[in-house]
Amino acid sequence: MTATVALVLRRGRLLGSPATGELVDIAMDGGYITAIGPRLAVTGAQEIDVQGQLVSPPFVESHIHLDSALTAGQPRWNESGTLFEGIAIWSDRKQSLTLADVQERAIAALKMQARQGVLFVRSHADVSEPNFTPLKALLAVREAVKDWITVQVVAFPQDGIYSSPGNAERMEEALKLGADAVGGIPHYELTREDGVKSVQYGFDLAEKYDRLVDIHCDEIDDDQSRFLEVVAAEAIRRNMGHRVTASHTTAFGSYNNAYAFKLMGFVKRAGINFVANPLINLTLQGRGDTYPKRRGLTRVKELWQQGQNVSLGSDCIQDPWYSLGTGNLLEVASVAVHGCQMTGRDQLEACYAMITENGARTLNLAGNYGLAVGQPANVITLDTTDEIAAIRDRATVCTVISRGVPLVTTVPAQTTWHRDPGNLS
Ligand code: 17E
Ligand code: FE2
Repeated sequence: MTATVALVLRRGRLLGSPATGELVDIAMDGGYITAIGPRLAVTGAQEIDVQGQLVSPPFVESHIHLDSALTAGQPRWNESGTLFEGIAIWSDRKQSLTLADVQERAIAALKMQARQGVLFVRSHADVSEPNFTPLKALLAVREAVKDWITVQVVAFPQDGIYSSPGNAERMEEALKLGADAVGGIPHYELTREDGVKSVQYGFDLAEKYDRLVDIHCDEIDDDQSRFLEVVAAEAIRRNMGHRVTASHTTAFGSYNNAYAFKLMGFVKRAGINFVANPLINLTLQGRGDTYPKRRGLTRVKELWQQGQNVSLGSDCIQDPWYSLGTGNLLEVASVAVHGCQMTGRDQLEACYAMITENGARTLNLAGNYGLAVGQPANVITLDTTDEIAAIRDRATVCTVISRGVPLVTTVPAQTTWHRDPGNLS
């Protein structure tokens, strides 16, 4: 008698297996993966034949701002394309936020991502707003969606912690309300000293409330913006590197090599995570340059080469900083390949890891991620053969299984030739 489980995915090509390798079945029951192997002798209450599609763990969105998602053009468009005009526009749009407004847009954005294979998301919530509307809304969303997508919320002080009175206390209040991580924006504090203090304060709060740290760090072309060293130093002293993320760090691309090489050693000692957001920073940065014009990205390839955990984020879906974006992480990986010149075969594969397993490390999902027996049954299938082809084709994510249950299915576009392609001339 063969065992019966809730769901069996039949004939998938396991990520990382050779093109000639055998297809595998994945059995899932009670929300967990119970078996993986060729022609499993189990019966599923539901069975899905994926006919040789690539089977992958889900994508991980390691950096997004769900509170501002889908507000592009409100109340006006960002014409300069700079970070600072984006902050000013958002500051105006913030005046009319309601809980329902934020929640509806956040859930719409999460659905855009989920149907494209994303099942884990870290979102920043702007806490530089008097009523905590973004934070309260995103905490409610985190709860409302938890059966199909995992959301982490970072308390993010968009306008700076020491730029106006009460903001520091608001950071602590945000953690009491339930934020998963402490944020920061040291390069936008009024002075260098305030920036340093803001990072140290963030770490103090993270220790006090046992939370993660994810700081918007040095998102500017200024080669004198040097807060990454402060983040690394605090992580080293407090021995909490794996719980710490430096997001953006675009100034790292502008530092002189003497300083950058020294800093590389410090971040290695610290063991911190990095998140690059290539779509956004390729467009926001370099706006003050003529030519040569900087790319405005952090040193993704070099960080990866020294074994640092680097993941990639969308940052924006149609908001004051970036009017495009659909939350497609294969597009993000593709743009990283170009912007960071990650074109070698192992580098291309690394870019796929940056939207999957590396993102899981950034989010500290330890033990709750990956295609292995005993792991939660979160699985996606793509109409492609391997991770490089997935990035090249921006492959369609066809099946998304969340917590052992099918969540959403997409049929790839179909093309029909009406004349013989050989005779089209
Ligand atoms: N806020 C910020 O400081 N930087 C960004 N890239 C976005 C919001 C999207
Ligand atoms: Fe960001």
